[in-house]
Amino acid sequence: MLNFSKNYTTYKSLHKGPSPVVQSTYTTDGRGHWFPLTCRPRQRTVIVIPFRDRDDHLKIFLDHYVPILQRQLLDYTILVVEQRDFTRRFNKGVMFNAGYKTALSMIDDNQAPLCLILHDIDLLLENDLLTYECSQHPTHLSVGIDTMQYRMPYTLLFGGVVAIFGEQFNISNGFSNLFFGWGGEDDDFRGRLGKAGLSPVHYENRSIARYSMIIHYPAVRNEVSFGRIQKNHKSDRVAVTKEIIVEQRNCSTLEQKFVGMLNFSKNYTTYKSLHKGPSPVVQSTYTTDGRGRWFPLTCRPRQRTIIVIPFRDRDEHLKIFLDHYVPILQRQLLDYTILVVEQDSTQRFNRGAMFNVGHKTALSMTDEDQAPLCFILHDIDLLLENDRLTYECSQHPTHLSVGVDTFEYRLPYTYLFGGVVAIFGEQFNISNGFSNLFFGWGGEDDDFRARLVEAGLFPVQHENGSIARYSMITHDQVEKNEARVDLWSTGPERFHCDGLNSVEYKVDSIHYKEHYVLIKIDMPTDLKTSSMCLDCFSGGLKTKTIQKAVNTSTVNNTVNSVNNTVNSTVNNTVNSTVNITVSEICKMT
Ligand code: UD2
Ligand code: MN
Repeated sequence: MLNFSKNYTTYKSLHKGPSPVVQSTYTTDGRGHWFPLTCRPRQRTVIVIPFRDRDDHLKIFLDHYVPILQRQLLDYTILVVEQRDFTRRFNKGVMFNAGYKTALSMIDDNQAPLCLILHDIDLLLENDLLTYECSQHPTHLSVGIDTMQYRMPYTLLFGGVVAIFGEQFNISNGFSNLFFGWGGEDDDFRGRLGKAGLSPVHYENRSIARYSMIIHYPAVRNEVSFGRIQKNHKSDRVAVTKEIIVEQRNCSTLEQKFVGMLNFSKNYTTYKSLHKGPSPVVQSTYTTDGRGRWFPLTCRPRQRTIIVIPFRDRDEHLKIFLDHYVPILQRQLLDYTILVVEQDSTQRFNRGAMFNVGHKTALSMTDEDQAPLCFILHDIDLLLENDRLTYECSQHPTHLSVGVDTFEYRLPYTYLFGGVVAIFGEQFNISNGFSNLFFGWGGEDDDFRARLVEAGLFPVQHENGSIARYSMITHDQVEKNEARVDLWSTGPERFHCDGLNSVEYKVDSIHYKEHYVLIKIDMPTDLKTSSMCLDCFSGGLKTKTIQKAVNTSTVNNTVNSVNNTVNSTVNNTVNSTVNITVSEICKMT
């Protein structure tokens, strides 16, 4: 909560001193573009202010917002668009359209997506926890305004301050140019967003979405605005740069452009598309939030898909994976994030623990979104053969990799549940996730399936055998887990104490790559004192089983060195993904 008064005489700081820099670690490019030097913002914020004859307001605005924007560690530009022509009434919509076009022309090919904040000059934010960044849906920020007793005069109000990605502004064809004088252009704009399938929302945290309005005389009203809103939103298109018309709000199978059977080879040298060209965007109607989340702009996905990949020493597989799946996921019109969870090398590989970490990380990255989280638990080496298998969850946890080429597309045993599984976040939570005690190859998948049964979640196999087919990239097997049979026999005793609720790990770093998020994990060095084991010891479980599990966790060095040589031969492949580590990514403190 900020302590300030709306009286502009108290806002002189920026106009007195010579230096407008609030933070010493900020810089400008001399063209109004400000950015922090110590970290890399995820979006490029351009605040567009339609302007005429409000000089005092502008001073107050700058004094008020510059320190806020810099505390929020944003990459920002304040773009004041002045209608110089006094012969006509003020046209806010045209100023926004001009602002968007200008912003585009000023921007180089930056990977950070353009986030527009469409801003009345007289609204002063009361709480700097409201960051000027965009999220999935165009968002109305000025939900509470002091002069309106912090209540919205009508439900669909969309005027004041709005955050919207540049691409979304483009798709909606911006504002109408026909609203001269006060009123109506905001409602018309909201109507366009709805029509374009962009689902405008109000900022949901009402305790921080609050503003004070500087007192001013009302502008001359637009007498025709009411009639205008009723008319066809498509009649005037001047700002259009690209015409995308969406009929449905929700992404539907009609819009998904399946190829069906895919034609590809498992040889990774043929998978270079994403790592060659400069543009990683496969569909022009897709965008990223700069944090590894990708979503379509033309419709609203019903679920939020998080693909979790346990990972270690499989760099070339990862490249193949991305090349293979990014186009598929975008054709399937999913709202998706690829989360690669990498285990450090102190112990044998623990696939289950990595899934638990992935689940926790995904939850921490998710805002209160309406769409349910759908987890795709994914081996890195399995390539989908038919893109009609959509990466969405259904009622029961579902085993997707029913047919794998190396198994002649037949299940080696009925209850196999390894490979690729789709499960809602809530179901994963209910089952207490995976066991953390399976080190090395094998067993964790069967144990997981048993937990689902125990939790009453009815695991099923994907029933369409003709599309649930995968090719597995050829690889060596890691060391077998000798304790797996003993662990199975203790399954039901362990479920409550060994899993999501007992996983112990340290996040070494998070890298926001362009197409995926890489999270590097350190496992506890002394397993015996870790909650992963202790919780079950104190639960009265057979000490011998746990002891055996701990004993199997040790890495056999020869295996590791073999993997290292394999890696060094492919390391020089060109990789165009952006590499931003978490210490570089801007985080508000
Ligand atoms: C089978 C299962 C797999 C898992 C495993 C037993 C199928 C199709 N697959 O896979 O789901 O249950 O048996 O643990 O049923 N990984 C690394 N680095 C390593 C080791 C593993 O990244 O050093 C990851 C990677 O995502 C890999 C996955 O763990 O795809 C499974 O390991 P795998 O592919 O070596 O085992 P595989 O094919 O026998
Ligand atoms: Mn495999």
